Amino acid sequence: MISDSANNYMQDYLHHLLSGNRTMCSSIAKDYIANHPSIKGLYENVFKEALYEVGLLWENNKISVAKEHLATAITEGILNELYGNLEVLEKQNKKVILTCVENELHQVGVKMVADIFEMNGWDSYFLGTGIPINELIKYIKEENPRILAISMSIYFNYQQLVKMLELLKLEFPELSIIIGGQAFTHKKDGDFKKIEDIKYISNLYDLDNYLKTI
Ligand code: B12
Repeated sequence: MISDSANNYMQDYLHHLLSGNRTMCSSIAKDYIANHPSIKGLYENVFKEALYEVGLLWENNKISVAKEHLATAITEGILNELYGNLEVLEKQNKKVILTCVENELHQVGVKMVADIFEMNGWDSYFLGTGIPINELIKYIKEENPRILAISMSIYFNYQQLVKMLELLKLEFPELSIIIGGQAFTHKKDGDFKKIEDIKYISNLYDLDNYLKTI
């Protein structure tokens, strides 16, 4: 449940996103941090909620594809801007590689996930979208991460995910894999979340708690 205050920030942020005002969006984000010192709160309650609203407006033809692209680009830019100010706990000497299931183009959520790892002292290697599985396997061999994090927003990529996980488990039986993304909330089938041996984490608060336990 979003507080009234966070909701006001979200509405304000959304308003300026839709008018393409990056400077105002950036000030709102900094103001939020000054008043609620929580990057997770900013990401979950302001950025994510505003982009979900953008999605609904787009789906209902209330805004153009161009505005949706602009809103995403502004938010990604602000994530980059805030990165230098993330408060990082003691370095853990642990690596995570983050990527998306093949065919997936949504990368903002998993970029936030990378920041939560960084704040917990991990070294994160955010590959974004579009990495072919053979290249991913090569890179995992090079970096030897403790965790591989995979994002999926579109549920018709599910078979792709299963194939990808099978290959990865074959190559790296000991590698911990976590998955997340909206595909798992849209699909109503309960079994969808229960891919054997793979941990599903739905949001940044749960991820942060999980990272404090391992
Ligand atoms: C921006 C956007 C795009 C951009 C993405 C650009 C980019 N750089 O990422 C572009 C234009 C490419 C795009 C394309 C499409 N999109 Co789009 N898109 C969106 C939009 C508006 C915002 C996405 C976003 O950034 N959300 C905010 C982030 C922060 O939220 P999140 O991804 O859920 O992440 C959170 C959690 O899920 C979690 N999480 C995410 N990943 C992971 C991974 C791990 C390991 C963990 C632990 C947690 C975790 O952490 C985040 C914080 O809580 C959404 C609307 C929405 N509801 O999100 C639609 C939306 C996702 N898109 C949608 C659709 C339909 C499409 C297209 C099929 C449209 C089309 N006809 O071409 C294509 C598909 C392309 C593809 N193959 O992937 C639908 C999906 C509907 C569905 N049920 O599947 C949505 C919901 C819009 C809608 N309301 O209809 N899209």
